[in-house]
Amino acid sequence: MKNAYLLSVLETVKKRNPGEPEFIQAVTEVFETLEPVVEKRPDLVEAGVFDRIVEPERQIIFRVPWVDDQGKVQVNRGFRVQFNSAIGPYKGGIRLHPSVYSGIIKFLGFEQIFKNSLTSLPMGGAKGGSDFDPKGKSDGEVMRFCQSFMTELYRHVGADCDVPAGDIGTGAREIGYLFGQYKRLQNVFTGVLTGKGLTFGGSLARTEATGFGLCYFTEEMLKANGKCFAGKTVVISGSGNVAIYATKKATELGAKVVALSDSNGYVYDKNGIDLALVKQIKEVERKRIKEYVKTHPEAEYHEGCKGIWTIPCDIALPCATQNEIDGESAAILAKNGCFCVSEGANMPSTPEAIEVYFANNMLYGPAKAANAGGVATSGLEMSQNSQRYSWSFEEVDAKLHGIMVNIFKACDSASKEYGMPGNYMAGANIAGFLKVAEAMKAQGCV
Ligand code: NDP
Ligand code: 2IT
Repeated sequence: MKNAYLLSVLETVKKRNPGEPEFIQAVTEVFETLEPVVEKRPDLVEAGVFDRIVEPERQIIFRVPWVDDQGKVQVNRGFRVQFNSAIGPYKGGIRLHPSVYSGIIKFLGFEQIFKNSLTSLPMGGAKGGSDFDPKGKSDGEVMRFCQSFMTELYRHVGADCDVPAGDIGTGAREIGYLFGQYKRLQNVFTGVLTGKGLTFGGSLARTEATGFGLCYFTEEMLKANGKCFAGKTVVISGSGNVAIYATKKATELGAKVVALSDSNGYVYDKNGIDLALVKQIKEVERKRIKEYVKTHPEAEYHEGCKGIWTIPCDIALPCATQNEIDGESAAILAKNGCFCVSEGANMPSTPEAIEVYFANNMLYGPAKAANAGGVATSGLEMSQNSQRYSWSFEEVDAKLHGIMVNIFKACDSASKEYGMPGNYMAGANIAGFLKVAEAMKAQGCV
């Protein structure tokens, strides 16, 4: 990055957010691609949009005490970062994972601003979470944690103010407990969370949305470059919500998904992953992916997550967590003939990995665009809740598909307009930024 103004804003971000490398990484990536915007739009510099957009509007950090099954008091730390409300109420998921601290929540909240803007729906950016680990906890413990978490959070959120949802460690079970406690405390039945159960205001296709949306975006990107999923070998990391439904859609589009993983290791099934079994292991039994080989002895299980990127494939869809593909793994993917990486997870590629993609002319679908289908369908859930109505699976799925096609078009045209054709990362950052920036400028210095 050469622009002196952007460099000075980035310096301030580094000083204000010490010890938060993930947040600095996310801001740096966005700023690097916004250099041509700074040159073309001095009015946005004048309005202080760049200085303002990197500072969250509000950050809430709170104690989450709860009692475990042994009667012992446990204490976790809760976060909600309300990053930007220029184009709509704050919106973004809640991550429950031991690695959560303010740097993780801030990077995710910052990314969410641009992602939500790309969906074309009126949603601002936010993220929340806790260092609570749902793994190995009983349903009762998870419920008591969620109730305690919401007992503080309820005063900061609301259907027209801030609408949380799922993310790592937060699925239908957790959203149900959080919703129940919010309703009890506020005595209102509103769409304060998305990803709700279908019996209490959830949208059909929200469960599938991130994985399906990832494949819709990727298929569009492939098509624009004379390629498609059909007949291709695909490696997908993770085996949670995003990975499972990406596997389902990629398979429906004619690809063969040969690997999935969790934080312990990965399975390689050259015949194609048996998704019904994975759903049973992960969604029903909440067990480890290594269980897979017990009933599929022809498949291989390897300890450690990184090795999954050494499996030869045409298309890689990282759907686990941040920085899971480093420069070394990216180089192995490229050497093995992988021509497309499209991101279901948030910021799964390190800056070095992204350099490798571009150096090898690989198609790169950046997270902000490629995984926006989840939050887009959350936006559709909010619309249905406001209308007190619900749409069929087919209606929601068709809307999701249309949104993902439009997101690809927006990335493609911004990349061309700003002189970086084919760089969908730059296109996503620029297109996502411009809408929010115009709104921030119009609303004055707030
Ligand atoms: P889940 O909790 O359902 O699944 C997460 C998966 O990733 C699990 O297989 C988990 O393995 C693995 N994983 C998590 N942390 C790590 C880690 N540190 N190292 C290796 N593997 C890890 O979460 P989701 O599927 O919802 O989320 C996956 C990614 O997609 C995240 O980056 C999330 O931010 C992003 N995303 C999610 C959306 C959604 O709607 N849910 C929307 C857009 C993006 P294990 O079980 O061993 O922890
Ligand atoms: O990262 C994300 O976009 C999500 N976890 C989904 C957020 C949402 O509000 O549906």
